[in-house]
Amino acid sequence: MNNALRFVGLSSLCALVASCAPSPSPNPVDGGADARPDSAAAGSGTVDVRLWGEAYVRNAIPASLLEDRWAITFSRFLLHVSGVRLASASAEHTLAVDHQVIDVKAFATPSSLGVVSGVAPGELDRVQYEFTAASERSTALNASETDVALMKSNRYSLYVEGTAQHATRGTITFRWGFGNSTRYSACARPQGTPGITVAEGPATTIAQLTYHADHLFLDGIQNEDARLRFDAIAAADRNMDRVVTLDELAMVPMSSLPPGQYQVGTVPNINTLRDFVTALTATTGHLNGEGACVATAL
Ligand SMILES: [Ca+2]
Repeated sequence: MNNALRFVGLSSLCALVASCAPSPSPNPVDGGADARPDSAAAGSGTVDVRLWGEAYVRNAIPASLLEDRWAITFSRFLLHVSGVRLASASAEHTLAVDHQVIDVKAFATPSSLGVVSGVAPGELDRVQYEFTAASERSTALNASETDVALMKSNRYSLYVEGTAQHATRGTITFRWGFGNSTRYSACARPQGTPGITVAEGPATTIAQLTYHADHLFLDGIQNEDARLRFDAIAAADRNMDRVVTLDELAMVPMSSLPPGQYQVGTVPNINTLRDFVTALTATTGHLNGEGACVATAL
């Protein structure tokens, strides 16, 4: 959290001056016919930082994608986002607004968290952001007062509610709040190039923080061949009320799960299905769709 606070300080300063890039040289005719093209171009870029939960949050994760043919629909999807930082070796920009509670379910399309203007066109190869536990300073981006209160009072970084439906096994509800904080850094484009390339103004460059909600149901934390499943989660409903809680997931030891499923890889301290799903929440952050980031627990 100390590091997060340090970034907030930089964030506020950069926001106030609209740019952390070097200022163009003083020029009495700046913007006129004699303005040097390179000076005129510096700082003209704008980055729109967006968030998107893909169709998985907005609509559903279809049964065809799960090995055991459950379909999963979220009814609430609240995320607390902090520390959005776009930087290079010579420049650093952060969002003016921070510590926001976002109702991801309400986003019908990738939606803006804020705009950073006055950015020098070119490479910003250091893109990072955080999903952190909400705190007293947290505010709503688009979430309701009730949603913000839920996140703040419980110190949640993520709260999801939804149902899983199966053709023969019926419907299971889940309501899960997570308090773990994760930084996603060194984010790359889907092609693997680090960060973003800021276009010259008036064009706007998009940096999309993409939440892979389907990862919450993976049966592997690190392996690329992990599959989506829900059977083991449904079976965790110990009191048979058709609602699976995190406390019930905590009663499922990893050793009781089907062989070959739910592989922890090298992640330490995964003893129960609750530990496993919590670890999956730290695999969800990406850039511009499928671009990978380095996830670090805070
Ligand atoms: Ca239950």
